[in-house]
Amino acid sequence: MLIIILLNLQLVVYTRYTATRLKNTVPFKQYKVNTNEITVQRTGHEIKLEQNLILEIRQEKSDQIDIQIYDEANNHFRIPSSPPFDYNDVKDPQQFANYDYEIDVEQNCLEIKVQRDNATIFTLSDLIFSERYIEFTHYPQNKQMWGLGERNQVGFRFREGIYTLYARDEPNIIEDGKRPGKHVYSSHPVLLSMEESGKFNIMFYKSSSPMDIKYEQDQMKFITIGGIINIKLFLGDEYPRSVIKKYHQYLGGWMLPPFWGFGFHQCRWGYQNSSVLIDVVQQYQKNKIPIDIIWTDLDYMNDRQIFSVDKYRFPSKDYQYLKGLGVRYIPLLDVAVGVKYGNEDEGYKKGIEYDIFLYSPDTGYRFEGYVWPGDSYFPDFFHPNISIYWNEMHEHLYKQVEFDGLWVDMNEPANFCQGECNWSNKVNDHPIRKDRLNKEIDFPYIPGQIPLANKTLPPHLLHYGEYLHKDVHNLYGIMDSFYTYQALKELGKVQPFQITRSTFPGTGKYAQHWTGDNGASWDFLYLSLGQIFQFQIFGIPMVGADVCGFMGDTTDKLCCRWIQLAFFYPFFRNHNNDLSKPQEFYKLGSHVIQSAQKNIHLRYSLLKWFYSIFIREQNHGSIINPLFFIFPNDYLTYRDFVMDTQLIIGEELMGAPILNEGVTRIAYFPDSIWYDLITGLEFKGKQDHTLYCSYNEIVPIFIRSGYLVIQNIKEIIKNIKSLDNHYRLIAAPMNSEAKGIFADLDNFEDEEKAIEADIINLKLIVQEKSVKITLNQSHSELIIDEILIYGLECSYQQCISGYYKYNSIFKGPFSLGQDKTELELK
Ligand SMILES: *[C@@H]1O[C@H](CO)[C@@H](O)[C@H](O)[C@H]1NC(C)=O
Ligand SMILES: *[C@@H]1O[C@H](CO)[C@@H](O)[C@H](O)[C@H]1NC(C)=O
Ligand SMILES: *[C@@H]1O[C@H](CO)[C@@H](O)[C@H](O)[C@H]1NC(C)=O
Ligand SMILES: *[C@@H]1O[C@H](CO)[C@@H](O)[C@H](O)[C@H]1NC(C)=O
Ligand SMILES: *[C@@H]1O[C@H](CO)[C@@H](O)[C@H](O)[C@H]1NC(C)=O
Ligand SMILES: CC(=O)N[C@H]1CO[C@H](CO)[C@@H](O)[C@@H]1O
Repeated sequence: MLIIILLNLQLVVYTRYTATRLKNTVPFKQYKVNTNEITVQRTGHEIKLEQNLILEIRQEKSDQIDIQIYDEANNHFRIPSSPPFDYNDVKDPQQFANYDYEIDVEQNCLEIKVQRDNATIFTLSDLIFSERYIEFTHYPQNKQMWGLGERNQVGFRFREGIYTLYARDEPNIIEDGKRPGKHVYSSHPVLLSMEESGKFNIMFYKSSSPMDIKYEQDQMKFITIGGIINIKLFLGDEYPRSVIKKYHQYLGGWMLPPFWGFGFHQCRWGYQNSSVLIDVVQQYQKNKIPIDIIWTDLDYMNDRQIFSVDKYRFPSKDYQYLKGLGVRYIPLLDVAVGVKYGNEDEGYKKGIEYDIFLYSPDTGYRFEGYVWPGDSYFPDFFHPNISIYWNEMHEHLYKQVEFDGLWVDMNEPANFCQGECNWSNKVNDHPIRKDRLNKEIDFPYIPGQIPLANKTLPPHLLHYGEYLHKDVHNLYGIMDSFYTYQALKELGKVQPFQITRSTFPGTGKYAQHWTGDNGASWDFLYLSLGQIFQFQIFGIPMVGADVCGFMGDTTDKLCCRWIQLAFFYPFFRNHNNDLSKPQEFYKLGSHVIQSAQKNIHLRYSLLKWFYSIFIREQNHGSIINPLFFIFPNDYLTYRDFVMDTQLIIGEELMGAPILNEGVTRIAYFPDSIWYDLITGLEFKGKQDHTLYCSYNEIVPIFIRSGYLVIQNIKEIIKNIKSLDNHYRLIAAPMNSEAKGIFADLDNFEDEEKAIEADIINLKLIVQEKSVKITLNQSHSELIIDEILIYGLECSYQQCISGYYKYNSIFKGPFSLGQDKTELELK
């Protein structure tokens, strides 16, 4: 009954499972899967196998498959189907006329293969299935794969190595694919693959249990220590963005963040009172660097207790003053509630009253960890009272300070102890919960080779619903964001803005993300772009890394380059540690000040166009793209230095930031003609060019021919409120035409309107004796002061020569008003 395979001269013994068909229709197949083996050996442990399994294959759509393997008794953990996990699974699929794929089930020795274009694109073989250990192997077609994060890895591509998905608070750590695990805050068991045919697919392993992915010698082994196997496959075409869209549709899409969230954010740990906040904002304004949001870390709280404000150091009159300076405010909010003030603290008192804190599996008293406020209790986001508690506590905080958004942190959840710190029963308000006692679990295998309780809760702790912590650990962050989103809605926020640390598939519906506590190093600068790309796949397109670095002292050169890269981060925040030297841009010398002035000014001038790109995607799909997302057939875009360091916003603008200490770089220009967005200088496509960019300059940015963008033309931009309705249209026609878009919004800060906004299509056509601009629908206030056309010689009556001689400028103002959708320039 054993199959013995020789592999690298090592004997590997696989269990043999056989499948017996129960149902076999085209959209739904079901098998009984059995083995006669009793145990299997893994890492020195004897693993007791589940003998009776069920395999189900749902052909959900012509391009979407769901494969499940679960224990016949159906006792293993499954991700609930209630929000935020109300993904678009198809329970009873209908038959389609055609399917893009074939599914082959080898019954004799269970193996599942999904094929298309005559090649196997997904394999599930070498199964081991037990209560605390599930393993299978997938054989990728090639090495073109991306995803499976969150990872702080240098390079976007998924590489050979061992990776762990178990949310963890670990600052300033770089993934090397080796043990012990270097896993960080989020878990996304999602892999984008390019098939031999050139088409792309996405595999989503819908599991929240601790997971290892071992990718070596062309095999990819998935190991979890709980749950079931549920694989979702999404099949796309030659454009990776279309399969990404399908995956996002499955998740339920992502939310459109508010316009102001795209402004510049300043934060730091160590802003000890509100006078400092005022000073920081004023310094930015004095130095002519646009700023929209000021943040506080732990400092604003009363003794680091969540839902409290120290009114002496942070009096409300100062918040009024900040508002008067034109900035918004975002405070930090962790999850754990300190116990030391007892009932004097509202968060503690209400938490006890609603009984929403987790209980220790070892003592039956409330579970006590240690976080910023000291000894702390942790909310159970599966508790039926959590919604009312969370809403009331947010209201309580809002009464103390009218924040504009929230920074939702430490929600892995982070704990400074390994499991329970003090097996304490010293606080006498705990009723003993005998039903919460639970034996320690012995695991045959530990993903990451770091104890599961390391810096978090113990794996055997029980949540409401009898969920073991290890199975729902990876869901803690998304549950936190989900309830925080509801609480912000209750407070009247139309587009709730929260930046969260721990994420899971679906988080993008409720929150945005920053990549956590990075280091002020060139490696972290470089790898951050790959992270922005990863989160485009994961469905949280609004993402950013801490600009200039969080841990350690930044340098002026690093910070200059980081500002240039952050020009392209959807979420742009300068933040650092209380122990590091200050890094507000104005404190770092003239180069940093100039880099910030120029790049942030340019970012603001393009912000409405950038926001329009988010609106165009209609809550699905990627925004910041690696070059191969847009030019997938061009193999030169797959070179690492191109894939990792260049990007395209939407389809129209390409960025090529310098991510090291040099002042030049080689950049690849895909097939098209490209123009420097600022000067109009032409770059021919399908070749590498050397670019020069000094530290204090605007990041290299280019417009693709065939497209146009719309830019605010204000000389001085203080914040987003100073963006008016006067624009420059920059066009790069190809075959005499350039197309572009703009949101149909008069006021981008009107949140009700923004979530319903329509897109205006603009077209610029170069005719024999004139240039024509048309809109497909009217816009009440689009005043175009200047039209700049790159690559078009100035031979019209109203034309003046541009920066380079082959550019035309038409000086307006031209009003494309309420009923005017056409403009002709001679
Ligand atoms: C698959 O194989 C069949 C039979 O050999 C062939 O007719 C067909 O063109 C192939 N399809 C693709 C997409 O390669
Ligand atoms: C605020 O904090 C700063 C820096 O710690 C300190 O210099 C200043 O005196 C404080 N201001 C007030 C009003 O407390
Ligand atoms: C919810 O809170 C109420 C009010 O304090 C309490 O009586 C009830 O026991 C709580 N529910 C649960 C399931 O703990
Ligand atoms: C977590 O694990 C690391 C590495 O094994 C260890 O150095 C650290 O002390 C552990 N942390 C806690 C809180 O146990
Ligand atoms: C204009 O084009 C956009 C984008 O294609 C579309 O959403 C919108 O409905 C169009 N407007 C009209 C009036 O057709
Ligand atoms: C009350 C008490 O003993 N608290 C301790 C719990 O554990 C943390 C971390 O080890 C200590 O710092 C606390 O003093």
